[in-house]
Amino acid sequence: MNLFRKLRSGLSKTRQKLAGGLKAVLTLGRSIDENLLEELEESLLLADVGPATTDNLLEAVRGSWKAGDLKTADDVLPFLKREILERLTQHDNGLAHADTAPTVVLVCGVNGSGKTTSIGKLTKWLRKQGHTVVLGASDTFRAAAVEQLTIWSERNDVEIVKQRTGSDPAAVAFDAVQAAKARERDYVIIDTAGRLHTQENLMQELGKIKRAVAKVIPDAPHEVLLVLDATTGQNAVRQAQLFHEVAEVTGLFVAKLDGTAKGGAVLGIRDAVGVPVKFIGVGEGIDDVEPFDPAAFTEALFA
Ligand SMILES: Nc1nc2c(ncn2[C@@H]2O[C@H](COP(=O)(O)OP(=O)(O)OP(=O)(O)O)[C@@H](O)[C@H]2O)c(=O)[nH]1
Ligand SMILES: [Mg+2]
Repeated sequence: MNLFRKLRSGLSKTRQKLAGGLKAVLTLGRSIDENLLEELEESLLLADVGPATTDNLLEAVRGSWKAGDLKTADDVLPFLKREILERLTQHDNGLAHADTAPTVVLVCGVNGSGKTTSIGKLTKWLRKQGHTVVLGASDTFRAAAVEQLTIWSERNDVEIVKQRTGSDPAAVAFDAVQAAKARERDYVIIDTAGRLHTQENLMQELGKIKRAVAKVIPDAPHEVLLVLDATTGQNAVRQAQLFHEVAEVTGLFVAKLDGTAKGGAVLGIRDAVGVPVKFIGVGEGIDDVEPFDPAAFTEALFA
C-alpha cells in the first residue's frame, strides 16, 4: 500500500467522525448563521478536537463570515481544511539528527501507550533510510519487556543491548550508547518502562537515564520521544502536557491512530503541548509508521 492510502485507511474512523460530522452540518446551499456555527462547534468537539482549537477554528469561521468571505455552508469546509492545515504546519517535525553519530533517542510514555511497538517501526523506518541502529532495553521492569524488544531487534536485524529483568535501566542505556558510539552506529533508541507523570520515583529514574547517556555523549539524548495512545483522545493531550512538564519532551509519536475515531485530538496537540508531532502510528505492523506530514494528514482527514 502506498503511504497516502495507508494514512487514509488508518484515519478512516476519525475521518468518518470529523469530516462526516462537518459535512452533516454543512449541507449544500445552507446559509451561515449562529445555529450553523453552534452545530459546527458541537461536531468539532464530538470529534475530539478539543475546546481551545475548536474555539479558535470557530472564531476564524465567524470572522471570515462577517467579513463576507464565506457566503454559504459550501464555502466553510474548504476554509476549515485550509485553517486546519495552517495550524498543523510546523517546521520542526523531523527526527533529531546529531552532528556526530550516534543520535540518541529516548522513548517514554505511560504504560501500554505503544512505546516498544513504535520503536520497532521507527527502527524499520530508519533502516529504510539507510541508517544503522542499536536498541537499548531500558525497560528492565516488566518481565517480558526485554524479550519483546529483542523480537523487534531480530525482525529489523539490528543489535540490542540488554541485561536481565530488574537491572538498572540507566546502566543499560549507558552501555547501549557506549556500544553505538564504539561501533559507529547512526542511531541508538532506548526503550523505557511505562510510567505516569505522577510517579515521582519513576520520573526521577527517567532523569537518571538521561544523565547516564549524557556521560557518554554530553548533548544526548538528542530526542525525547513521548509515545501517546491516540485512542484516549483529549486525555492524550492532557497527559502530554503533564509529561512534558517533568520530562522535557522534544517530540510526540502518536500511536494507534488507526483504531480510533478520536484522531481529531491531533489537530490541537502542537499548540496545547508546545511539542511537535514527529511520527504517527497507523497499525500494529512493522511498516505502519509515517513521519508526520501536515498536508497529507489534512488531506487524508477530508479525502
Ligand atoms: N492498532 C494499533 N495498535 C498499536 C499501535 N502501536 C502499538 N499498538 C499496540 O498497542 C499494544 C501496546 O503496545 P506496546 O508497544 O507493548 O506498548 P508499550 O508502551 O511498550 O507498553 P509497556 O511497555 O507495557 O508500557 C500492543 O498490542 C501493540 O500492538 C498502532 O499504531 N496501532
Ligand atoms: Mg514496552
